Amino acid sequence: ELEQVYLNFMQHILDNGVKKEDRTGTGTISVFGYQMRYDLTKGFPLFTTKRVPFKLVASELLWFIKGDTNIRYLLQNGNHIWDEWAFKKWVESDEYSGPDMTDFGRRCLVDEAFNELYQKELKHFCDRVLTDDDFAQAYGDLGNVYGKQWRRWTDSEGNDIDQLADVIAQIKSNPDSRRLIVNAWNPEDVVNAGAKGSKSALPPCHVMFQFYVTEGKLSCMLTQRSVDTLLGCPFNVASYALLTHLIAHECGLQVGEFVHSVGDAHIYLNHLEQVKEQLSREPRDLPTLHINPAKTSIFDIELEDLTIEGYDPHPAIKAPIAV
Ligand code: DHF
Ligand code: TMP
Repeated sequence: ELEQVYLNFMQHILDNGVKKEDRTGTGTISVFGYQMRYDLTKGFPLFTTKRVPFKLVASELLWFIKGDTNIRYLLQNGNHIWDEWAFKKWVESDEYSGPDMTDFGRRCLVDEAFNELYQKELKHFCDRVLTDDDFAQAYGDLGNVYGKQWRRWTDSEGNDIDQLADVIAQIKSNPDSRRLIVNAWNPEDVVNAGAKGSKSALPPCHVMFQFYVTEGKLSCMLTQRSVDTLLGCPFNVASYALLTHLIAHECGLQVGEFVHSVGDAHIYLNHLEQVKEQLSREPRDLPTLHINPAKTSIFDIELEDLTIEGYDPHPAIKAPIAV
């Protein structure tokens, strides 16, 4: 059972995790270093013990693939998973003059009146990013995040390196290569990330990925420095499984394994009930992914070209996200 790999991972942190404070002030239990293997020939790992919104996973991945770093595209697709990090930049800017939003991520959980104000302000922010071009350019952009690093890494001479297109070309022409890597971790951008005036809103969590081809199958290994086991992990697994399928599709290969290697693997202290609820559920059959066969290049794929069949998950599980 593929999904059991993930459930065992959650159970492992529950059993072995040590209390650890974190940047967001939420607190976690955490282990260091863990590796999971998903055999993609056995099904598409969109987990069933809670509903994982495939459209949101897919639109986020297509956003990376386009090289886009502005949340406007996500909003146009009804995807709000990156709102808080753009909003944070806006409310910490000199131009912002609305109600005080300091520490909004934590205050909205404990203060209902504040939460109402925050939801209104956030909605207003999203509307502006969608409709006001100048505003979107200034505040919808998360800076040098995945889309930038994958497609437009700036070299020391100021030229762009398209790591994603390069790695796909290498998979086609030189599949035995041991250098099939895309790296998102740029030390220069990571300095002060998230702080005012910094080059990126959040340093990359999925730091690098590597491909491997044998017997006509494409495998992918992701190295992730930090993983929010309940909220982030199911997205990350589905996202990289989808990326592997897309690249295999373009290169005329079958899919092999997705190997997920994680550093600081944590469960936030305000997720413990939800994790136990999820672990009490019985996994169901995994769905299958369909890619429009008329589209071969990964760079032409649109949301409508991707469909999931046979997905019958348990209900979603709500949990607050640490900002
Ligand atoms: N910060 C933290 N603390 N954890 C994360 O997982 C995380 N992930 C980020 C950015 N910052 C983060 C980007 N990816 C959700 C999932 C993935 C994601 C961001 C957010 C999320 O909120 N998922 C919810 C609701 C999704 C929805 O329906 O809108 C979920 O239940 O899966
Ligand atoms: P950090 O930068 O302090 O590690 O905080 C980032 C948090 O976001 C951490 O809980 C990991 C989580 N995260 C994921 O799990 N997956 C993701 O794709 C992203 C962007 C973040």
